[in-house]
Amino acid sequence: MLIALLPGDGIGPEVVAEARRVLEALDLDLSFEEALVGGAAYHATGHPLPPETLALAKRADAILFGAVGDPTCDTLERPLRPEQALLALRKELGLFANLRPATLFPGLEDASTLRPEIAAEIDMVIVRELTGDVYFGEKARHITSDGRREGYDRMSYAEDEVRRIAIVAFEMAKRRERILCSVDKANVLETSQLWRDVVNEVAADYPEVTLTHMYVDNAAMQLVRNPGQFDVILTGNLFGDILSDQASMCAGSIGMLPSASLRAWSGENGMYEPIHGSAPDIAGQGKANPCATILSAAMLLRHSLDQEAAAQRIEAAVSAALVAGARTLDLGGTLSTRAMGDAVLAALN
Ligand code: GGG
Repeated sequence: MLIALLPGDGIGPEVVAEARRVLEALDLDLSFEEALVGGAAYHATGHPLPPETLALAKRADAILFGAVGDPTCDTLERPLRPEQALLALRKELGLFANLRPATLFPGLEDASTLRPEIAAEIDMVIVRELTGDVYFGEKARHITSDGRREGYDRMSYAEDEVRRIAIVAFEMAKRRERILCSVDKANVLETSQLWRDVVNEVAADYPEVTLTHMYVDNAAMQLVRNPGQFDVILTGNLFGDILSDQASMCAGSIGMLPSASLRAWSGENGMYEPIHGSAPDIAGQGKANPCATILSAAMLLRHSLDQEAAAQRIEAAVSAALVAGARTLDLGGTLSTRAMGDAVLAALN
């Protein structure tokens, strides 16, 4: 099985290196090919998603992605900005379903921003739509006829886009606690009213799942007030991006949340990445927490390679390392990225 490694920018190469070490330790029949993406690719080739990187991503059985984002590219226009590589990969590969599990690992209650008894209840999956919404709508910046600078991003969803992500969320809920909360802003947005209508239609096929709807502002509040009420959250691209960062702090650190980007319920050609970005302020210093990327590698094994036992082995090793006290800086500890990888590897063996 071929795994494409796209480490990207900032801390991406450091955390992907640790996840690779963990995958290699499993004694599975895996091969790895690496390619440039993001700012690193822009500086080397003039484009953040060079054709050879896209070709590798399409050819591989699964992709392990690090992070993109490079302040030296901040003045560039689309499509040259590093982040555009990530959006283009998702679109090109049709990866519309983003699964973002947020779980409090044992012993991390002290790292959570929530009171320990509330933090302990965190065990949810955010199902984020990934190839629509304002991220992909018509966008522009221009000077209006009366001389003002104006920018816009068009938010739109078509019913088939909502239906297919809703099906993924209901399937996920069916396999978990059968509780699904769909998050929108239907009191203000037309897209959200369509979203709500379509989610209600899909719900008819899943009578065993309890569906509720929540406005995104209330969901943000409920995530810190009473996160235990959530099992599966279904939401759009923008709201999902924001809510999952928020959920990560409730679970101890953004360095703990993995993700899977899939074409559908099956994991064919899936892409796996930590939800965090490139963190240029700590890049190259060995300060990053590799757990989110290591846990993304576990999701890769589960969803794309049908290796459930190996996935659980990695998750158990991360958990055991944390229980034994292994902590990077973001979790209040002193371990370097490599030392945290070592701790997970030690727990694996
Ligand atoms: N590993 C995630 C990452 O690199 N994030 C940077 C970014 O551009 N994120 C936008 C998004 O996830 O939609």
